[in-house]
Amino acid sequence: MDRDWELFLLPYTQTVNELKVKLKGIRTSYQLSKQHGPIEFVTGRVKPVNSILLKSRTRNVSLEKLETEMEDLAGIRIMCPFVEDIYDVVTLLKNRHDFKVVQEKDYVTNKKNSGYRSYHLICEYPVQLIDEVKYVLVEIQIRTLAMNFWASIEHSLNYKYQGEFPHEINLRLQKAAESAFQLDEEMSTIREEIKEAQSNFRFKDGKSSFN
Ligand code: 0O2
Repeated sequence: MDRDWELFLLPYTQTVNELKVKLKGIRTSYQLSKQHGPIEFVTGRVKPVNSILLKSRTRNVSLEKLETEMEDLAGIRIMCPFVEDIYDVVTLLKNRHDFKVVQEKDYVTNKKNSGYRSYHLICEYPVQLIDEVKYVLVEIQIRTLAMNFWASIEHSLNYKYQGEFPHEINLRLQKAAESAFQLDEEMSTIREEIKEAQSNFRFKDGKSSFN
């Protein structure tokens, strides 16, 4: 099938850009109101064409049905300081009026066999094009910094080993996933103290840190 990929992916690019602006806006609003914010940082990407083609082959998704069957052509990631913040972000996103959550997958409570943890929302986002509104699917992944650390490393190793991890590495990755989760649990127990320290650090003398 001869497809103009740049044109096909344009609504997805616009969706990712718009959502990044909106979600970063939430983060800034929390900072300015000097409240603990549940969002540490936000990233986004449009799935690269080679990954789309690979996934469509491995999942048996016909290229004609990409728009409805490949939910992560547009992808947003929200990193949270604490596990509790993930659920606050989920509630916040479900209450918004500018898009609709159509599916959710809680891999935080129900981790995947690989050890992967994250909360996924599949949303339907109305994107205004020249003369029409197009409803595109976007996958929003919400995770802690520790979950993100693990997932990033595992993802690059996965790329290297093409999904066929040696047994030893598989075991180590599962162990590392548990350690990351224990770290999250440990941090949650001292959440209140950390929240207080962070707000002093960020707003001391009205100066911002790296954020
Ligand atoms: P990429 O390169 O990140 O785009 P399903 O049919 O619902 O079971 P599906 O459609 O793969 O399966 O959805 P799922 O399982 O919710 O995963 C979607 C995305 O979550 C993946 O996209 C990854 O980004 C992330 N993810 C899921 N499982 C893992 C995992 O074990 N390790 C890591 N690092 N990430 C994971 P893609 O297209 O696989 O990859």
